[in-house]
Amino acid sequence: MLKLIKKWLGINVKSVSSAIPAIELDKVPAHVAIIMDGNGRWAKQRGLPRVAGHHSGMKNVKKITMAANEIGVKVLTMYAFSTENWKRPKEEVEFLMKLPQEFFPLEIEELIENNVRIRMTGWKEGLPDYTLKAIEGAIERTKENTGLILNFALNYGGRKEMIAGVQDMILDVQNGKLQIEDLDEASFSSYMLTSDLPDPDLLIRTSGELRLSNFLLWQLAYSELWFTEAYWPEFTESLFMQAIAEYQRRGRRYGGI
Ligand code: V0D
Repeated sequence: MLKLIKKWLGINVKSVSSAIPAIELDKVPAHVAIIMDGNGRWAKQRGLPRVAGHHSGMKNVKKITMAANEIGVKVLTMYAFSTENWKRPKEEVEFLMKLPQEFFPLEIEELIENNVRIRMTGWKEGLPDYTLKAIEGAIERTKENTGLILNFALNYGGRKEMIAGVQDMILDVQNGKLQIEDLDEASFSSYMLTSDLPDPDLLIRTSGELRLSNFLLWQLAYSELWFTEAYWPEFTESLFMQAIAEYQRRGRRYGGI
C-alpha cells in the first residue's frame, strides 16, 4: 500500500503521511475525461517517428486506468481518435487504427483481473473491420465486469454528436414519441452517445493546449478543467493524483460559499 501511495504521489516515504490527506477517497470524481495530447511532440523531442509516440501513449492508458480504478473513479473517458483525426497522414491513421488490436493482447488480462469494463463512445461507421473487431471483442469480454468503465472516445466529435442527437430528436417528434414542450436539458442528454453515463466531473488535458477540441461539448458544461504541460506518454499516476487533489480543493471552496 505504501509503495502504491509513493508511486501515486511521486514522493518519499517520509513525506507520505502529510501528503495522504491530499486525496479524500469519499470525494473522488465519478467521471474523469482525458484528452491524451502530445504523443507526436513527445516522439519528435526524442528524434522518434510520431507513431512511436502513439505507441508509448497507448501503454500509458492502462497505467492511468489502474490508478483511477484504485481510488474509485467509476468512468474514465479517453479521447483516442476524433472525427477530425481522419485528416492526418494516411500512414499515421493506419497505425492508430491498429492500436486497439495491439492493446488487447497486451492489456486485457490485467484489465479483466481488475474488473474493468470497456466501452466506446463514437461512430463505428468508417472504422476498419480489424479495428472494430478488436474493440467489440474487448467490450464483449469485459461486459460482465462491474468496476471502472474504460470508455474510449473513438471516431468521436462533439458537434457531430449534437447534430445527430437533434436529428434523432426530430424523428421522435415526427413519430409522436417526443413532445416539443418536453425537450429540456435532461431529455436532450438522453440523445447524446453518453446517455447512460454521468457527465464528467473533471477534464484533464495534457501537453499544454488549453482547448476542448470538440470533445464532449454538451457533457463538459459544468466540469472542472485541469491542464498540464506534460505530454501524454509522460503523464504519471502522480500527476493524475495532483489533478484529483486540485479538483477536490476547488469543490471544497465552492461548497463553503
Ligand atoms: C493514440 C494516446 C488505446 C492517444 C493513446 C484507434 C492516441 C494511444 C486505444 C484503444 C490510441 C481504443 C479502443 C479500444 C482499445 C484500445 C487506442 C486509438 C488510439 C485510435 F477498444 N490507445 N489508443 N485507440 N492511442
